[in-house]
Amino acid sequence: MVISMAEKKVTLMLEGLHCGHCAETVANGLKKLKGVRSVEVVYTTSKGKVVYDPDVVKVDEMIKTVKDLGYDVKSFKE
Ligand SMILES: [Cu+2]
Repeated sequence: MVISMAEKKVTLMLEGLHCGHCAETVANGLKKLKGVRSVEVVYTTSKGKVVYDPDVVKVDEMIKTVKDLGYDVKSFKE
């Protein structure tokens, strides 16, 4: 069994969050992605901090997930 130890962090600048529930929806959606280790979405700053395994999941997939949930990603910072 191979366990990947790679780990990266990205901060997503989110758009369309209206309340804490929106933040939770986005966080839960991102947590379902394979390779995502932890997610912290803060409604007041519209920032989503994600710790992930870059060998398993790409930022593009996170952005797609956010968009599928009805929100948007303005930009991101690695
Ligand atoms: Cu909301």
